[in-house]
Amino acid sequence: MKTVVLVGGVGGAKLALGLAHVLPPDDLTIVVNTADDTWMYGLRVCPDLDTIMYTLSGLVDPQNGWGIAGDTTKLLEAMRRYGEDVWFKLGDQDFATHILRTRWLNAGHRLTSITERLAKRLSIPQCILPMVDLPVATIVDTVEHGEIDFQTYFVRYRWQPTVKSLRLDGIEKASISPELQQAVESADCLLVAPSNPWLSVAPILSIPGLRDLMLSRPIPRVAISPIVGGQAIKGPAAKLMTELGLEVSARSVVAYYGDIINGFVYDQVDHEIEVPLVHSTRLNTVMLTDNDKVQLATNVLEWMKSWAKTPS
Ligand code: FO1
Repeated sequence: MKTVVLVGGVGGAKLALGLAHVLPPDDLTIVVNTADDTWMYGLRVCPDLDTIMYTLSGLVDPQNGWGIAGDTTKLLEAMRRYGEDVWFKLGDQDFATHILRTRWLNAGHRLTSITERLAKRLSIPQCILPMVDLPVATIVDTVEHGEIDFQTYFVRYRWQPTVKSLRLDGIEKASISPELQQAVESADCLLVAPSNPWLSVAPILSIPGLRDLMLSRPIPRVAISPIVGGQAIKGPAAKLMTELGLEVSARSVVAYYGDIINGFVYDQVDHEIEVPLVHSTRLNTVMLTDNDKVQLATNVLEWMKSWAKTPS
């Protein structure tokens, strides 16, 4: 089953790993949010792309879910000695990724081909696609600090500022890459990982033309809820929903995705929800172990196959 999955960082990487275990490599395309990307210490850092790459290559730090296991921070310590304010933690091995990416960007290569090259060199057989080639940046308008960039909100201020609104700088110039177009056109199903709908998935769905392209495909288009029992598995989703005036529930997530999805997976701890016009199922969506990741991927794929002929 040719599967395209839209992901953000850590939560998305868990599902991507589960899918990578059960699907042939050629059947999995992972489309990654790049609106968290930033310039840090003169280098282009793409946190969600790197989280996916490090997870699929087995390099990832299992504690954080991002960065490289056992990495040191000698370079940052040297920066600190020069008086730099090093609030964004980059490991010494992680720097290699950002140095090569920046060098290749400066040489005029597209982020899509750079990502392909990096993934190949880490022996990742699946296709990892940045959502776009051009820079798009999530800008968070906060009560306390006004407009700040995503990593300042997320890492520097530990997502504590109160969010008034979000906007995507550069989105109007963004376009669907030929690789993304081809992946969506040839997919047998489209999955939305249990990543933050507003911070991680919205940027992908905001690429001009992508919603229409997805809607044109008469195949299962399924989202997995990141809200379990009225709480976010990880990160600011629940806090953000409250600040945006939404009920913190799986139901709000379905409502947010609207007609982009025709199938919805929510957690077994939640009460049965009525989802008009949408196929829905309750599964264990909390991925604590590798077995949970494989089990969720297997169950979602099996469930989609059961109604793929009548996707509505
Ligand atoms: N998250 C943190 O909470 N603190 C950090 O210092 C930090 C550094 C970092 C460096 C590279 C990278 O790929 C990810 C990093 N992250 C860090 C995680 C990242 O900010 C978030 O996971 C995503 O942007 C949200 O999806």
